[in-house]
Amino acid sequence: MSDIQAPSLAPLLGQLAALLGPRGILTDPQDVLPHLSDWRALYQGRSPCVLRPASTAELAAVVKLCAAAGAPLVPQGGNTSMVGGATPDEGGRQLIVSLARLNRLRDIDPLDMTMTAEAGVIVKAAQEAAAGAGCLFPLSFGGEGTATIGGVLSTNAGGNTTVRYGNARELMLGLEVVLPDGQVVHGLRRLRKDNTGYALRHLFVGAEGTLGFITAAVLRLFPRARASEVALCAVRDEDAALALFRRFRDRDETAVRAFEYMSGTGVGFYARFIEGGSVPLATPGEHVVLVDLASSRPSSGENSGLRALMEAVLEEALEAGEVLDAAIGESEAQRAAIWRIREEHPEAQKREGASVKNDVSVPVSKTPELIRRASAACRALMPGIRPVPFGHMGDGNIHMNLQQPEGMDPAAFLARSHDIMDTVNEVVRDLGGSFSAEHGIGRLKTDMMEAWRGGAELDVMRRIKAAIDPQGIMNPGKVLP
Ligand code: 2HG
Ligand code: ZN
Repeated sequence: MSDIQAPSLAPLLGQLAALLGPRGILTDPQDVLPHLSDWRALYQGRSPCVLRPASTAELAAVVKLCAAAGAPLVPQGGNTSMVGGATPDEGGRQLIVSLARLNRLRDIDPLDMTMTAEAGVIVKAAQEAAAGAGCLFPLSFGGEGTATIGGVLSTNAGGNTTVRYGNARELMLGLEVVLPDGQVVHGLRRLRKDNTGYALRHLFVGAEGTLGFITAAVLRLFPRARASEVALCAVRDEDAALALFRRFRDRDETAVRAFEYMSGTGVGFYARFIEGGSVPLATPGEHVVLVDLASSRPSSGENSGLRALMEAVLEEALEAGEVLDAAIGESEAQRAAIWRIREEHPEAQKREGASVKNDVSVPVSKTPELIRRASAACRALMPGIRPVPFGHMGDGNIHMNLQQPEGMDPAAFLARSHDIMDTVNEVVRDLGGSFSAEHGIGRLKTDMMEAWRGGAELDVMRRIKAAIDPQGIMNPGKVLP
């Protein structure tokens, strides 16, 4: 590790240590290590330190010092990126900046229905704080116990409730940002209407830390759910899954909180690998759907009519032959157990061996075709490959994941990752979709940007990057090729 602390970095590290104090900088390789790789273990970077500023002012001072020295910075929240977005490169000269100590909830207002949270607040803590104030912060996904507000905004995270509440971007009203020259944008306005020139706040959402550091945000809150119903359904095929979504939406669009598709293969992995993982369907079959309905109307008797809605739609769909079998959760515990089947999909897939992820989207109407065509194309590419499509069908966002053939060497399978991704993406492109729906670009997908966003779009992105970060010190090697 001796070459990591290249001589030219030593004076800067000394200045940073003096500025931040002992709690504000980690340099012991053992302490730095967990920050060097990503959740999927795709990358193993190097860095001399993790900087841990405790306030926006401290971070601004850090950025000024680093900008003067031309030192590249890698923002890190909960480090749950699926595309290596928060991992330093192997050069050993990129400094990691953890936002973990900026973890105050500055304000929560149940009348304005807003919460002002710093970047390091864990998503689950934000949900709990909102609930404590009688409100709902709706962003929800598997990594919510680790991911942070800064991270979900920087990546414009989606998750399980996008169909009802939108992506992280739609939940954001205002931002505080430290720019790459150390200036601070004080934009923590909690306004529903604010047409005052370019909506700068939206530039930083989804920029994956390439334009500056989001340090705090004003987030939208919603009325809390007072009633909910969750069902797990075995459906005839992909078209039947989509038809079921339509039935619910046509009856009461506001009731659908999540509509998730799973393959029988993925549900099988869950039952096999996840401790206590039982599936409340006699024969889950090839295609499974999770429907989550919620209402902020108080329950009266049964509940706010949600149970009646759930039963009526499922009955119709059973009669139409779309739904083959269904189980409705009868208690909070049963509802959570159904959700667990969906939530544990990434973990179950990991345990089964190597897999290639394709976080893609198409128009909602095309999701059945996407699943069928991409599965067939991958099977033609590699006999024995196991498609494990799952995810947010109601948003047109399917995780079109592929599991290695049984018995194949995982490394040999992963060596074909690009062929597999290209095969899926060819179908996605044909259906008018996107090669990255919610996980972003990070480091993994920069080489796809030219083909998908080349021309005017990439040109404008590059000019924005050059204007805001002319030295290119913010999260280099991410997003832009
Ligand atoms: C989810 O929906 C995440 O659980 C992860 O977006 C998807 O593991 C994946 O491919
Ligand atoms: Zn997802």
